[in-house]
Amino acid sequence: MVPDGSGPTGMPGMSMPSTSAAAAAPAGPNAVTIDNFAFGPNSLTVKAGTTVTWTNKDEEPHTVVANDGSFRSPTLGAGATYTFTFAKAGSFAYVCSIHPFMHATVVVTQ
Ligand SMILES: [Cu+2]
Repeated sequence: MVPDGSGPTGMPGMSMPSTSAAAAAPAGPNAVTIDNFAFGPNSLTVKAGTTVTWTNKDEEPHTVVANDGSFRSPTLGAGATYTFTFAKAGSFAYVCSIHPFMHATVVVTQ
């Protein structure tokens, strides 16, 4: 647990070898944007095991709360993101608990 910076196992301390991917990916197939009091896309289909990222592009706070309780984000301020990994197949309807008229669905396939 002591990061002495001279680890013999692979990771060279300070440098990040892969600068691609992950960080600032634009809205992709596994992403939902919250914009103008709406989730987009309204219905997102992903495979089981996929991590979905929600990004709040509004200046209002929003949440992402599954109707069946399987996931629940904290309040997302402007620009905040929330991720959830869908392990099981199914159809997951969710709402913004602050604005219940905002609702959408993630469909998870095997
Ligand atoms: Cu909201």
